[in-house]
Amino acid sequence: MTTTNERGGTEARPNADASTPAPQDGPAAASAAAPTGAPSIADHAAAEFSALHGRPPAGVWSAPGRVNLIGEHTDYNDGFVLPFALPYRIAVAAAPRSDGVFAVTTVGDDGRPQQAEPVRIADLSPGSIGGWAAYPSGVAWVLRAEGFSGGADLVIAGDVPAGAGLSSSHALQCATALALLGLAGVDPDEPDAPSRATIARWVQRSENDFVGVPTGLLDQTASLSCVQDRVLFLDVRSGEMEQVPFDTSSAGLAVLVIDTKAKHSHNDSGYRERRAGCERAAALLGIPALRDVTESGLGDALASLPEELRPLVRHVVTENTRVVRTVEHLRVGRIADIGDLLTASHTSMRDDYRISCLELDLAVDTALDAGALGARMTGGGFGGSAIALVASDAVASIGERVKAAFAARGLTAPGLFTAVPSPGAGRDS
Ligand code: GAF
Repeated sequence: MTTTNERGGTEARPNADASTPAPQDGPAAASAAAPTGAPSIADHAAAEFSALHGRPPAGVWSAPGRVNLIGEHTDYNDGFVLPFALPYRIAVAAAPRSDGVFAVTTVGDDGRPQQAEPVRIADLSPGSIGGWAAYPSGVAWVLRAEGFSGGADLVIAGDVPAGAGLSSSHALQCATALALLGLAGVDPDEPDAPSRATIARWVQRSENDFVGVPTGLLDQTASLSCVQDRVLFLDVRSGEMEQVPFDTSSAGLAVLVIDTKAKHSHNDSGYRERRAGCERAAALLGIPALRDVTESGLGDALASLPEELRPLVRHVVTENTRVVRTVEHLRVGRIADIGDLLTASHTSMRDDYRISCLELDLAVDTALDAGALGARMTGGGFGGSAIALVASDAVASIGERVKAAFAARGLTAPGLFTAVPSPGAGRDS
């Protein structure tokens, strides 16, 4: 079974049930001790590989899902984003094949391996593969064009909640990219190798052109370039990155992630429509991207646009400003002061960009009522997850209030966990 995600793509982990991940001091603590993240996921992938192929893999690579602290739907408008890597990862155990065939198997949460039809890398073309296998196959396709065309056996395992708007499919793509490059002897951290930023662009191309989903650069860059204890301030236009300290626990705070379990799987046109609207607005304004509308020029820009495009533009321009203000606070360690910016971001997405839903609004409103300093949906929208900035000693009570609010409305119980910035993608063994 495959599910359609909030961007209209298909989820990468077909058997995953997006069950509530381990709470705050489980995987987060584990990843703090390991340079490339949760070793158990990598070990799991390696063990499954050996069981399936009767030989050990040549290596295991893994990549994390992400939370975007703020800066939503700004990436494809050449703007600013501020993600951090989650302590949940997708691992790819891999070995080369000499026959040019790409054979990929995923292990679902039920422990059952599901093998995609093996395919010759030379035969890959957009539209040739559907469902979850399109994601790793698209990466193989784009790497072939970049001169890396060796065949491979891949076995995938992971614990990023699927369908939760936490970027499980990008984690899979990034881990696949590092695995295939690793088999070709390429380490992105070596001088003269393709950089992580370059690999993120390749992964984006695979998603846009092979899978057929017009996403921006946020998620791939987060998975590949985030580092532990930092949020990543990315200027998508220039590619400039700043790793900004984000030590919530020293500030007595925590980021509570609320997976609403709302997948809104039939809303497959929302993301495309928003993106197309932004591009139309930029064309009408005669600028390369909405990034070029300044706060002071916003009034004039809005006045010159058709009414239906104005809220989109207002969201993008004000959201870019909110990202910059958030970074200014974080640079001087004022984490508590970003709460209002997070909440304003949600309001903008609910009322202007119109990508929220009942469950996301309920999660945000309940968390705020229960004492959160700020809260917002994170990711593409139309379901998925919200985040709340909360006092460490209020995590449990706020979580309980959110669960009670969902139960009172007869909604599926949300998944709750706290997350700290965790390591980006890398080689595990
Ligand atoms: C999804 C997309 F994949 C990202 O590129 C980004 O646009 C995000 O939605 C919204 O900020 O995660």
